Amino acid sequence: MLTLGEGDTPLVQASNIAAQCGVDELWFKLESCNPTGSFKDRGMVVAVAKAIEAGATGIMCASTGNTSASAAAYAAKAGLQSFVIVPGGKIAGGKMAQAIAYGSTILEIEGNFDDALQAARDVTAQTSIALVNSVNPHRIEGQKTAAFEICDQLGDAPDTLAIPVGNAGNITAYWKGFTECAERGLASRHPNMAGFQAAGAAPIVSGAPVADPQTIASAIRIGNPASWKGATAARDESEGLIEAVTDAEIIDAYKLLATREGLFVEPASAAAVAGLMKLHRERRSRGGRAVAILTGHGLKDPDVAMANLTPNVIKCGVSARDIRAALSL
Ligand code: AN7
Repeated sequence: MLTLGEGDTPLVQASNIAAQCGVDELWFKLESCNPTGSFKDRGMVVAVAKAIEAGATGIMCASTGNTSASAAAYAAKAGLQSFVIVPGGKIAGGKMAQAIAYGSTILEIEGNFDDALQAARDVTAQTSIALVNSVNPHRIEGQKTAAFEICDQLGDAPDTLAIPVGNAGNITAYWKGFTECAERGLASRHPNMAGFQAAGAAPIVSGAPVADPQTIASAIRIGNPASWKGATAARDESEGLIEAVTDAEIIDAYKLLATREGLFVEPASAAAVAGLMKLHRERRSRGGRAVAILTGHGLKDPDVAMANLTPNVIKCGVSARDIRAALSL
């Protein structure tokens, strides 16, 4: 038995931005409320438990940051060594701090996530170290529980499920979860799966791997997703879509979520909301009830926040008189 208290995350209804997203009802699944601040914990707890069962001597993953934070935390809890392979200089500061804090061994490579994943696959194939990327099916089994919770929380599946897509494990897992809910009578229907990639890292949209993916949303800076087929199956079977949003659209949604909904998420998570807003602008929204998966916390990436937000800071004296004068109160 292994747990850090993952899952059972809140589903919170939008107060202010549903209309801008072109839907009648908008709900946010707050996956940042997981123990390491992202959705990765749901699958990681299962993958690490199964690695222990299998007698692994340690765990390894490639990561854009959140998988490594999660792997490092569960390895620490379980008393296992963890090794994380990350693209040098491309990991958000908060995520790097987590891997360091949990005591992981960090391998910084000169290359991108896709190179790191290939290296992790090779090393784990040759050793008794378990690979805990989402190519490990236990990760998908854990992650699909979020779909169960949404059906439970809403009483049925939503009309649309908006989700960011990077390595494509999460959209694959949600689709599996929603399919199982429908099969077992826990939902009367499937949602349309609406996946969103960053425009500079949108291989599934363009239909070909991207050799040098680029985006401000470093979590989804992935050019050759491992679960590509799972993502296109989710899209096609649900009559959904996978489209691209630009970095500017991502930052607009990032600001809107924080200032209008009180939800500070990381840029990758804002891509789901940016996607809904884009569909609405282009008059392609399906309306109804949508759930956006807010995959990770805004505190993970303070550098992006400070570089893109305009602080409303007033330097002033310390007395009540100074403060009232500064605020004209
Ligand atoms: C906040 O941590 O790939 O499509 O190595 O951190 O399942 O990959 C992170 C991905 C969305 C995309 N939102 O999910 C990693 C990593 C956030 C993320 C995604 C990620 P997938």
